[in-house]
Amino acid sequence: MSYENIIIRNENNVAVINLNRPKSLNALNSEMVAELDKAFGEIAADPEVRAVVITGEKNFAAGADITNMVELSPEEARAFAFTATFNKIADFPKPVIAAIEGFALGGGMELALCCDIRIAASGAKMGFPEINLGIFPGAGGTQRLPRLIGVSKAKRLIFTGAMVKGGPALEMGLVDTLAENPLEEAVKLAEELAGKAPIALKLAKECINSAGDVDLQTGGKIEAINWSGLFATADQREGMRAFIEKRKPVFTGK
Ligand code: DAK
Repeated sequence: MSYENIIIRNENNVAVINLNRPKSLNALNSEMVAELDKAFGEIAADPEVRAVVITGEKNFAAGADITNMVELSPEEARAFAFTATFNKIADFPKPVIAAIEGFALGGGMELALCCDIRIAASGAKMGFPEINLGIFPGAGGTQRLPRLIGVSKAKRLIFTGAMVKGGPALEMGLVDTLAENPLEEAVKLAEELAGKAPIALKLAKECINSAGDVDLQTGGKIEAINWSGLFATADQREGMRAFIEKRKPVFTGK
């Protein structure tokens, strides 16, 4: 399908999604989020795509579109349609990498938090300025941020609304890597991941995502079920046989 607020390019088994509302610094409006939702649905069903990069030219996203929110009633705010899409991205069965340049603020940074890995430019400006609008992050930020960087650092960022650049963001664990060209770096990594065994990646992600939510014993059980299940896949046989036969494995996702 064609999109108006995002641009998608598929190459080498990687889908690159460009947020594309440059005039408003890629502020996320409901149309853009609906398109993201559709795009992730299509990518999930496309076996050719094995990894995803989300980015925005010049800016990642300066938050949810404030003009969409200013007059919401509490009921309408409750129904604000980001959470399901963001959860879909966080639980997406293929790796998702955020390539961040410029502003990644509020809902924009919450979107980046849903990605598996964040690669940022040193000049990127990231934060949660919602407090300055009389609200706080409501698209998973109060839950994902402390899990990622720790409770007190998360409180400081959310309470102050301060923006941090790449260096401090890396130091506090808000991003994983700095790169001169985050998109190039993200695509390189995505292409590498696209060559790995897709089912093993998917199940590893499921296990790791559950680690923040369940106790160690339960997590161990989830791991054991997922790990042993891999021995029903052709890719497990292929990976191990390739090692023994001293050749490169070719994973088919079966
Ligand atoms: N919404 C709408 N328009 C925005 C925008 C935003 N978030 N950010 C920027 N723009 C627009 C500006 O209004 C301006 O438009 P024009 O005046 O040219 O028409 C244009 O983009 C360029 O921005 P500036 O002229 O302001 O550019 P500057 O370089 O001077 O400043 C800035 C850049 C990023 C510092 C500034 O634009 C700014 O402070 N923007 C707002 C950042 C912000 O507060 N973000 C958080 C928004 S609240 C939920 C789901 C989602 C959310 C919450 C709950 N649920 C599911 C429950 C999310 C909430 C948020 O993200």
